[in-house]
Amino acid sequence: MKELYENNLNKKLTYFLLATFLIVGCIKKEKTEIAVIKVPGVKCDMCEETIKKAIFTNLEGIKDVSFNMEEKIVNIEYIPKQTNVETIELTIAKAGYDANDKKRDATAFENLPDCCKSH
Ligand SMILES: [Cu+2]
Repeated sequence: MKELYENNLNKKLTYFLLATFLIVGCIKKEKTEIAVIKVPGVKCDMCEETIKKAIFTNLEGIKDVSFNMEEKIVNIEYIPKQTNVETIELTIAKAGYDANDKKRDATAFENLPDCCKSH
């Protein structure tokens, strides 16, 4: 009788764990895409900070933002259901930086720290 009970418990535990893994797996597998955006205006860490802040505060569905300062490129991992490349480009432009073919906002650029607009 005790054995049967333990068996049952094990079964339950197994199902529980399986279900947990399935759920976690589904959440993790949320489809994302990577936008590769040219940002020729970036010069320093402040630029990186400014752009990151603009993206994370204005957009939903952003998973990761990583800069390649040498190539002047930013890779942005996003959830396509929640945002898109054009919206991301426009957000960067609004923050004062050219983004692919989108021209930077002149006023935002003027308001950048001096080190970020020395060109
Ligand atoms: Cu800068």
